[in-house]
Amino acid sequence: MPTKRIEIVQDILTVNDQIAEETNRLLHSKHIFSVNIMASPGAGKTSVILRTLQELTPEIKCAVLEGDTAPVTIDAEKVSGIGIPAIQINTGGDCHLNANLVRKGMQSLDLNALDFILVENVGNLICPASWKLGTDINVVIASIPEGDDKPYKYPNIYRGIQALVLNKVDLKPYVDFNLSYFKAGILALNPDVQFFEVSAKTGEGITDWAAWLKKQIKEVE
Ligand SMILES: Nc1nc2c(ncn2[C@@H]2O[C@H](COP(=O)(O)OP(=O)(O)O)[C@@H](O)[C@H]2O)c(=O)[nH]1
Ligand SMILES: [Mg+2]
Repeated sequence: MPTKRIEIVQDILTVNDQIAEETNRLLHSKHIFSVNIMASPGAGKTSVILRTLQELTPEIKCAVLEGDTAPVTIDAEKVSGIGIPAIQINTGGDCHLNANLVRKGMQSLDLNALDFILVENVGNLICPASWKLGTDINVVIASIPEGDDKPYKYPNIYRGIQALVLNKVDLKPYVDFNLSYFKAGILALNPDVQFFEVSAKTGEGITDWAAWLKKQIKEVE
C-alpha cells in the first residue's frame, strides 16, 4: 500500500541520518573536516580532487573515499598515485553513497593521522542529494560541457550545498554556456552558495577554491 511504502522509505532515511550524525561527531572529536563531492559522471570530480589535494598537502593531512557503483579502483588508484590514502567504496549498483558505506570506508583510515577527508560520491545529479553522509559540507562540481540549464532541470542537488565549483572553464570558448543564466539558476535555489570557477586542466581558479576549503579545515582543528 502506498502509505506503508512511504513509511519504509522514511525509516531508511532516518537510520541513515542517525549514522551520518554519529560519523560527523566522530570526525569532529578527531578535529577532521570532511566534504561530500557530488557531480554528474565526467564533470571532473577526480581531476578537481587531485588538483585540490596538491594545493592542500603536505600541510593538511588528507584522505579520500572514492564511491563507485561498479567494483573498480580507477579513481582510488589516481589518488593513491599522488601519495594520498584512498579507500574505494563499491555501492554494489546503487546510484549514491550512503552513511553506512561511508562509515565502513572510514574504518580503514587512521583518523588520528588526518585533518581532512574528501568523499567522491557516485556520479549522479539526483540520488546523492537525498543521502547525508556525515560530512561537514556538500559541494557540487558542475562543468561547462554539461550545459547551463542543469540547475533548472536538477534543482534538488543545488539546495543543500555550501559550494559550487564550475569546472572546465578552459572550454568556455568552444561551448555555448551562458554563465549568467547558470549562476541565476543556482542563486535562486541557494543564495548563500560559494561559487568558484576552475579548470582542473590548466589549474585556473584552483588556488581560490583550495584557500576557501583550507579556511574551513583550519576552523575545526
Ligand atoms: N578540458 C578539460 N577537461 C577536464 C577538466 N577536468 C576534467 N577533465 C576531463 O574530463 C574527463 C572526466 O574527468 P574526471 O575527473 O574523471 O571526472 P569524474 O567522472 O567527475 O571524476 C577526463 O577526460 C578529464 O581529463 C578541465 O578542467 N578541462
Ligand atoms: Mg571520478
